[in-house]
Amino acid sequence: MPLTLWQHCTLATMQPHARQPYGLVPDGALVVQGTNLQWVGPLAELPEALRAQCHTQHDAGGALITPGLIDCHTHLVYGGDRAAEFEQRLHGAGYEEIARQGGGIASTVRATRQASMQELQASATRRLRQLLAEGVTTLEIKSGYGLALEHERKCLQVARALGTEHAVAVCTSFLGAHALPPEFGGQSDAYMDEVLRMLPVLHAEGLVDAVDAFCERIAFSPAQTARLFEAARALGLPVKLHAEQLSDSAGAQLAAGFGALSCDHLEWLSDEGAAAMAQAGSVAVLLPGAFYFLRETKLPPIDLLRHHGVPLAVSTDCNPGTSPCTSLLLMLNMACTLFRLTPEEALAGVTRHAARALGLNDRGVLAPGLRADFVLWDVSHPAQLAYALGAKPHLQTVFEGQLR
Ligand code: DI6
Ligand code: FE
Repeated sequence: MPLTLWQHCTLATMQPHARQPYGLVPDGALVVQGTNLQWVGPLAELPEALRAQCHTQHDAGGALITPGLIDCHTHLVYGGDRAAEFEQRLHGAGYEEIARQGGGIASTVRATRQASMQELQASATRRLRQLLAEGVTTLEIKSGYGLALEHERKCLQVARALGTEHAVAVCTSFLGAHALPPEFGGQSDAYMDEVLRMLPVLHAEGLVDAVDAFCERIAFSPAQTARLFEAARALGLPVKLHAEQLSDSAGAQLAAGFGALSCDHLEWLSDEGAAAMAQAGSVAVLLPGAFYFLRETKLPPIDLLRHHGVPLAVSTDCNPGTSPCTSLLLMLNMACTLFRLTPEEALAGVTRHAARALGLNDRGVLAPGLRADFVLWDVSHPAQLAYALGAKPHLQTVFEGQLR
């Protein structure tokens, strides 16, 4: 198989335990074979025999090269938008008042149910293109605005179609337990029965890579979440959880008990929760966009997570209600300014640790044998990716070895 050389670049390999911060390699080189990296290191150390086999050579023009970015928590597929609700709130209406008038999440469920697959795909494609323009090569997409079998199916099918029609890898999560649909009139146990009926059907159709839930006093209880996770375990599916976003429900401990890939949000996480996550190897997915958009004041306990050695990921949480965001670079900045992550932690959060939050060990760092998903940036140091607001440093993306 032909080899391709990329040279005249600085590498931020993001390899763990590297001697340099960011795994930085000045004057580096990458050798790509097919869809994977064959060699990564300083150009001066590239074996001559290998260089001779490189039929194609790219001059990166002094660019910084990082692993392809990974957005590990999105609700990309939904109908309508909530700009009118945003406006209402700025005219003084409360969130609950809007919800009582049938707005809020219920309005997105209505719009999603009314939308055809084609319409959903068209609107999600617009958002996807914005993520891709900033170097995203893998993203997770949740269902959760259909809340009935045919509509959850429709959303997951759109997510799968996005992954086949664009040069990006898509992981799906079934989030049927996102909210209680109006037709269940407060009967959340009965709706959870319905979610448990949907899961094996959608799984059998190849639409589900992981199972997620919103465990919160306004959504599903830990006991209801546990029923769902038992069902996921029986199907051999990994779980993840929207946990401790608005209150401490001990969701993190529950999810960790099921070996969760990640617990997400975590503003109200307790010491016990962080310890349980560390024990289980669950990743903490931080969502600064939702924190910002809801004007939250309770910060996720970053020092506690660091103390327990829990890996930190960062994501957009792209959704119409609490984080209408399609910029992972902006999330890098907010993770630093709002949550006080270092730029290096933030970049690891959208590469190495985001891969782990999706259970993927073949990407997220630049290393031989891993996927050749990487991004060329017009910056001289990786801290600039988190530092600048509204800059457009993206030059090119390579996905599975090919320029996108
Ligand atoms: N947490 C959130 O912030 C979003 N979902 C969730 O579980 C809110 C979704 C919405 O308001 O549309
Ligand atoms: Fe979310």
